Amino acid sequence: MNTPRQDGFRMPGEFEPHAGCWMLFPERTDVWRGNAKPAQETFAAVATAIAQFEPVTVCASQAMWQTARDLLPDNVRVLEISSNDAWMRDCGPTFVVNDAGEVRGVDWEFNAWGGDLGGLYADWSQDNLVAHKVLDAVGAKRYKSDFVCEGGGIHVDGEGTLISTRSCLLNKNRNPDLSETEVNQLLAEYLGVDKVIWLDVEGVDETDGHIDAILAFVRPGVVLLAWTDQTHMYEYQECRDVYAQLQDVTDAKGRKLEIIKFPIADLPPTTTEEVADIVQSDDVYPREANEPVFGGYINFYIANGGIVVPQFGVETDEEAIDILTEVFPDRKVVGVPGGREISMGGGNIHCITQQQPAGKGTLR
Ligand code: KQY
Repeated sequence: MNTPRQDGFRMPGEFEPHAGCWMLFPERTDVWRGNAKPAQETFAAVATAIAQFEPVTVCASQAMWQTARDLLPDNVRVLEISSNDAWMRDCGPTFVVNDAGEVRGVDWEFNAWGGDLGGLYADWSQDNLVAHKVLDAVGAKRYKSDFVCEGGGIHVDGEGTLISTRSCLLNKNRNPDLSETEVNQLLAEYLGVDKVIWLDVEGVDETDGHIDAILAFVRPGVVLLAWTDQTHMYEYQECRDVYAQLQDVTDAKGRKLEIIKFPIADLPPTTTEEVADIVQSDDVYPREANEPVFGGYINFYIANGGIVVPQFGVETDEEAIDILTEVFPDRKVVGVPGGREISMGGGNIHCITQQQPAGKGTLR
């Protein structure tokens, strides 16, 4: 079977036109507090915000379909697709397009961010079927890859450049038998990229350093970089290290990257009350008190004509919206409250969404 590149396909930038957005519906009571209700309400608010810009499909299990349907507005489609948790960015397909406007999808191997070496839950079998089910629902041709990859671990500019972190994709818990050169080749073949910019970060978070918690492309040649000047914050040193590395790189077109500093909310760690009713289970990464909560505005979603960004109820909320309004002048910036709720599950709006690029076909 050919690879997407051999067939003339490439992964477009998130800022290119979309056919729609895919999400999952949270239900795990050993990940999400309050019987997953607050998370369900926040996911519904995210879906509602995105739906003002483009069609949204939320996938829910058989047990949750009615709950999701009742919570979501009529303009959001609810499909019955099971999953082990709710991170469509990571277990969903990565869509690719060709010059004729055909849309296809890559179905990566998914191992819950580390498989037997630090994976976040013991059974990821349903997550690993999500990409296939979504591609079937869309009617898009599927490229299956054995490469372990997550959508949150890659950002592309649509013009040949991909940015990722060594701590994630090159981690022994993802692809132990592949060298960096082999991974470069796989990314080139499956996503049509010409250059991979590898960043070195500590990667001590539960995703081993996903790039979508660090930076985001505004357009080719320009990135927003999550940044803080607060010395007590965990990200203080890391954002400086990344900034230094980005000074030295050029993209696939030979451009130096313009870097725009973008705030990180300074949030208190999880409290005893917040985690009190999370069901304890040996099968899942424990959600405990006193754990850091990432204030990741950088984990925003780019929609057709819109930007959907988490809000944390702190003073940097406004600064994040102002910067996004300035750098995306043709898009309406919408803040969604409840960012802390998603962050406590380990990600944010970018992590729970996956864009389907516009093509000549439509959603089935
Ligand atoms: O960064 C992301 N794309 C998702 C993070 C998922 C964490 C699972 N608990």
